Amino acid sequence: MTVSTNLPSFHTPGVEDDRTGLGIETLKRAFFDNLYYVQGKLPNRASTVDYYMALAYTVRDRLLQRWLATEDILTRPEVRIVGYLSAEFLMGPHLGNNLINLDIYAPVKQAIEESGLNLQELIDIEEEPGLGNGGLGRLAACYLDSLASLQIPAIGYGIRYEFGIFDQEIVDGWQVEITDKWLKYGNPWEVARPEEAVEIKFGGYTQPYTDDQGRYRVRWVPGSTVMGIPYDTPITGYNVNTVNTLRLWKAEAPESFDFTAFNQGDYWGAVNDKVVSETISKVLYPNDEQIQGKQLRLQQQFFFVSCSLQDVIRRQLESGRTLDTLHEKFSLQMNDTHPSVAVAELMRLLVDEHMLEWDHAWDITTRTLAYTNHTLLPEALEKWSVSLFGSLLPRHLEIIFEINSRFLDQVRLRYPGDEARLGQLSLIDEGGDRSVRMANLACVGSHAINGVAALHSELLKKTVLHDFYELMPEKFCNVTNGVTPRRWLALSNPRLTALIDRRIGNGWLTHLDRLRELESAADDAGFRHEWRMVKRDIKADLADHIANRTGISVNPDTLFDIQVKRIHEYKRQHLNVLHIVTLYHRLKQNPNQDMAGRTFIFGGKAAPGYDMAKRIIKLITSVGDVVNKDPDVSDRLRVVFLPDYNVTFGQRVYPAAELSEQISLAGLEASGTGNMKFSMNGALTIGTLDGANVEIREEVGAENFFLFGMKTEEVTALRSQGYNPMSYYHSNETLKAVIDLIASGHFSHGDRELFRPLIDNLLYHDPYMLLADYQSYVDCQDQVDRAYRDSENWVRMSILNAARMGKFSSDRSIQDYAQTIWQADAVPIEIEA
Ligand code: GL2
Repeated sequence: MTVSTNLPSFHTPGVEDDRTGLGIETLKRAFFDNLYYVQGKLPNRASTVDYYMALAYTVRDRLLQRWLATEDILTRPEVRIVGYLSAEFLMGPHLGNNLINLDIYAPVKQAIEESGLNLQELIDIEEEPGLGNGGLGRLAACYLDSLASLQIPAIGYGIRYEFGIFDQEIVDGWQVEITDKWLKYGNPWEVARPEEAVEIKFGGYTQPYTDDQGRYRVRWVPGSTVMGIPYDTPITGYNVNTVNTLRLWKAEAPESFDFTAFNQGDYWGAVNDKVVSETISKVLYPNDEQIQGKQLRLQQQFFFVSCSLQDVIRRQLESGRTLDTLHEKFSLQMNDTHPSVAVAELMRLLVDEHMLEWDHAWDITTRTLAYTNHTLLPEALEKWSVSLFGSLLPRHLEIIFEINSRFLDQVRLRYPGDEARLGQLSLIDEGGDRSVRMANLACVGSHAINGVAALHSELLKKTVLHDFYELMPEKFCNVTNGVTPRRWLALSNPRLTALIDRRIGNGWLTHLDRLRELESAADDAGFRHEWRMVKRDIKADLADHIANRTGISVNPDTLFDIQVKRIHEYKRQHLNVLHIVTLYHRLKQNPNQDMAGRTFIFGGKAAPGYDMAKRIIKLITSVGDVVNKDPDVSDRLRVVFLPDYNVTFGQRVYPAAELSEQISLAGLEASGTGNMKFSMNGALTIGTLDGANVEIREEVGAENFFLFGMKTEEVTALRSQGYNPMSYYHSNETLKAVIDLIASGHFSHGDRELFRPLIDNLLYHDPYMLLADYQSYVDCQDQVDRAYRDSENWVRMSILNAARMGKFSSDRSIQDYAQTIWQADAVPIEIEA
């Protein structure tokens, strides 16, 4: 289906109009007009931020026609819409990405340069909207890019946090958190739509009543209300007319000023409601895969879910449909359990507010919703105490009990007398303080349940969701994650992109499988030389950046070995450190040791309350302080912790990597997506058989991947037979020496207490089995060293890695979702000039 927009002609500006034209002179005029009329500045008084803002408006003007056209087609009853519900969208900066997707990078660069400015400087000054913690939020952003690029009508629904993920500084080797004020200069990409605000209720009580037809009904009498104000951001597709919307909700008080209180002289009380209401969208919880169980978090979840579902229902009715066919127009994907209260809220809206019968409403709800699970970590499985849930959402708790009672009746029919199974499947955990299990609610209320990599989806069926799998196997499927090559190649790595273009032509950014055409180039010495030169240049740039940021000088001719991701024990950054200390120990023992020089680069944030993770950062910086200054080793070893890892930083670091560290304990990293960004940019991976590593290795070939460590089954077996880390310590001389060196205070100015919590944890518990995987890791790293010294073959492997990454384009992931879960089609949009 292709649709043309039939906006009245006075809505369609002429092409050479200052708001849409792409001629160099037009762009320059438009840019200075926006500086003057929107930003309110004269060029001689304008700061870089002012120029950035003027350029952002100039670009925004140029996508508005497509954005409005896309909005317009959503109202057609036959157009199916995907709603992506996510508590996090880690978008990264918009300007550069929009220039690429709109294919206007070159003319804009020329216009800006002819105006005496530097485009890259303007791109770099954008404060990135860090409205997510890590992989899960960034995945949502990649998926929005692919949905638009594949011309699938979609809306991302989330929260407009006033403060996103904190900025990280390193002070005396420790992480310090700084408030993220991403909105401080305003946000040129968003448009507020207060006219589409919705009301959200909390607390209070419920009241049964009988309606005019004599039916039993329940009414919710809330204790308080807040308003949800939508802020829309355009999501451009690559080289298409589709511009979808990211709709983020901001919480506001219904009355911003209480005159009764004010008139009674209560100045504080007069604004208090406003303050309390606005807290809901104030700040992103900075925990990744760890629940805090705070009431405010549940309020946030319900807030954005209720706003979004009300929005969906409004759109359904405005398109001329009734709610009976909601599932035909909308497919709503729940990104993890964070939005899973949607199951209860959609039921409430349909039954209590729109008066549908329960069974009918249930059918619509389950056909509309689908659930993606992103983790097997027990500490990330959301549960809410029944008492907290009931005080905040009394009607929803009743609805959940009703869903549960009907659900358990079915289970009883299927498994008579199996009380244990009933207890596992129940939406309520009856043990101790009773709680609502959000994953169970999501499973029961969805028609599809997917994991995010083949291994993860299999493990879900075997472990955390095993009972659900046995009961409803038809709901389960896998959709392996992917990342957008527009941001992670074209924007991040223009030099490699240009080299690939020269070899295989363009078009591959939307058909990433076409990178296979590079395979033959791996055998071409000339091409290998060019590939190596590109990598060398990018490494030199990163080296400059490192020197500016940290004062540490690194040699671009050493192997760049990089681990960037959230700091978490299961991701095992400290295993990487054990390897570094092993090399250090070796070089101290034998200064003539033959090895390629290595630069170890780390980046990542630790949850502010996660002591062990913060200590791992301190360990990395402390080892770096000693190693980098030790003349015996510092020509061959450098250790850098680059502060404030975020999307912008990722764009700089992935292209420069030669070795990608993906070293989680097998079975714990659901997928990983950094692993894909590295490989796409020609890094080789050292990794365990975990998450998407398994599939990456399948694609690039075992001979082009450095595998180490236990497999999932071995981990399980070792655990069940009784894991004793101490036995590895005692039986491995080097490992013992390495651990003793850290414990002795060698890296902490003689302080033996600083790293004791880390060391004791490894020796006495080691829940992530570093000691068991240590030797295998070190052996594999030695293999990496030998391979790197055969530099022609290394470059060959690097090219083959990039060439075989087609599967990991998020376009493929979205096509999988569209076909197997959403039944959503492309709707190409034609725009009449
Ligand atoms: C995560 C997983 O840990 C990660 O492996 C996966 O790639 C992403 C996206 O699917 O989801 N789960 C999770 O809670 N966070 C992740 O990054 N925060």
